[in-house]
Order: sequence, then structure tokens, then C-alpha cells
Amino acid sequence: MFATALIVSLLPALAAAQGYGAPDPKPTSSAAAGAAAVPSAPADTPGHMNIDVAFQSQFVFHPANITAPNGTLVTFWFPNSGLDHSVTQSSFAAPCTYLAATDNSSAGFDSALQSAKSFTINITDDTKPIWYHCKQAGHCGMGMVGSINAPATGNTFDNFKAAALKIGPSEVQESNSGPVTGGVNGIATAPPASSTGTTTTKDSGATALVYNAFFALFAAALAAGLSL
Ligand SMILES: *[C@@H]1O[C@H](CO)[C@@H](O)[C@H](O)[C@H]1NC(C)=O
Ligand SMILES: *[C@@H]1O[C@H](CO)[C@@H](O)[C@H](O)[C@H]1NC(C)=O
Ligand SMILES: *[C@@H]1O[C@H](CO)[C@@H](O)[C@H](O)[C@H]1NC(C)=O
Ligand SMILES: *[C@@H]1O[C@H](CO)[C@@H](O)[C@H](O)[C@H]1NC(C)=O
Ligand SMILES: [Cu+2]
Repeated sequence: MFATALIVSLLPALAAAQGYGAPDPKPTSSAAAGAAAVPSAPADTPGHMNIDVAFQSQFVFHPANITAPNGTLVTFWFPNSGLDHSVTQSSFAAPCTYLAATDNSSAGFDSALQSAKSFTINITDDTKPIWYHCKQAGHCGMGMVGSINAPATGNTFDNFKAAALKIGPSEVQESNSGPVTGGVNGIATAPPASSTGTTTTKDSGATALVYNAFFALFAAALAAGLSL
């Protein structure tokens, strides 16, 4: 009970530190934010769009919803922050679940958990949306999701993110068995590559501390046989 109470009392701090449910951050000046991080993704060029993974040390993709015609290369840039993230294809119906192959569809792409890497998708059908999430523990349920070519009505990016937030802490931890190339409506032709030429962003020490404390207590509670 004691461990459980501790965990519960830590939850708000964890949520605050990780930006639970926070809207996508807007770029801020370093004066305003104090520790504002420089985005690691380069500017877009014709036919090539770039997305920051964990933009400004928050658990978001930025931009999280883009329009990308056939043949566009979309590159995801992973920071070197001490906390791995992933770009893992999912579906509108199950935002936090890897898009496995079916009889009629190939499997989704998955960068697997990475730091200091880049991962590129080539858009192959711009008439259909691509949904993806980060598979790091808890991140999808905190809204770390994105879309490419989402419709403007119905199954929108906003509704996709709301569905992920609704899953919240009950997100099921996914396995991390290495990168998967290929994909549906967009194809990764290579596994993630080392990215050395970009500015790295640091997760705040406070975030890492609370995060680690949470999982240490969680493990302790499990070991003690307590039901949460
Ligand atoms: C992206 O895919 C299209 C269609 O398959 C192909 O023509 C094009 O060469 C690809 N682009 C790159 C850079 O691989
Ligand atoms: C795959 O497509 C075939 C033919 O269109 C259909 O009969 C079958 O039900 C589909 N299977 C799944 C799993 O959707
Ligand atoms: C993009 O490619 C898909 C698949 O080949 C095709 O159905 C779609 O019409 C193409 N989009 C445009 C705008 O031509
Ligand atoms: C997401 O992008 C699509 C275009 O791909 C656009 O039509 C839609 O309005 C955007 N949705 C949000 C919530 O920004
Ligand atoms: Cu993440």
C-alpha cells in the first residue's frame, strides 16, 4: 500500500514533467523558455519534409500532421537525449498498436527505439492516411502520435491524438525487436541511419529523474506483489 500511495502521489509530477496531454508546443524563443532546445530537423526542401522526434524535449512529433504527395521523402530526426523514441506505424482504430501484416496488407514500418538517428519514409499513396506513434513506454498514451495525409474531417489527426490520449496510462507496452522497413502507403527503404550533422536536444534532468523514480517504484511495487 505504501508503494502504491507513493506511485499515485508521483503521478501528477510525472505527468507535468512529461507534458501529459499538453498541446503540441509552438517554437519559443530561448529567452522565454530558458532551456528551449534547437530543433534537430533541417528545413524542408522540395520533395523532402522533416519531422522532429521529441521536439523541444516534449513527447510529441513536430509537425505532427503533414500533407505529403506521392514520392515525398519524409525524414524523422531522433534526438540524442538519453531516452529512445520510435516512429512506429499504427492504425486509426488502434493508435498505440503496431500495424501488423494481414492477408491483404503488408506490415507497417517501424524505426524501433532509437537515439541520434534519422529514418526516412517515401510516400507511395497520398490518397490514404499514414498513422504512427512512439512505442517508448507510455509515450503514445501521452499523445506522442502523428499522421501523414490525414483527412480534414472524420478520422482526423485531432481525433487520432484524442484516441491515443484516451488510452493513456493503460497503453500496452510493445516489444522492440528492431527496425522494420516497408510500410503501408509509405515505405521505409532502409533502417534508421546515424545522424551526426544535427543539433541534439536534451531531455531535462528533472524529467529523467521523475521518470526513473516512477519506474523504480513501479518495479518495487510489482516485486512486493502489490496490485496497482
Ligand atoms: C519514392 O518512391 C517512388 C515510387 O515508388 C520512386 O519513383 C522514387 O524513386 C522513390 N524516391 C526515392 C528517393 O527513393
Ligand atoms: C482479403 O481480400 C479478400 C478479397 O478481396 C477478401 O475476401 C478477404 O476477406 C480479405 N481478408 C481480410 C483479412 O481482410
Ligand atoms: C499516388 O499514388 C497512388 C498509388 O499509386 C495513386 O492511387 C494516387 O492516385 C496517386 N496520387 C496522385 C495525386 O496521383
Ligand atoms: C491534417 O492534415 C490534413 C492534410 O493532410 C488536413 O486536411 C487536416 O486539416 C489536418 N488536421 C489537423 C487537425 O490539423
Ligand atoms: Cu517517445
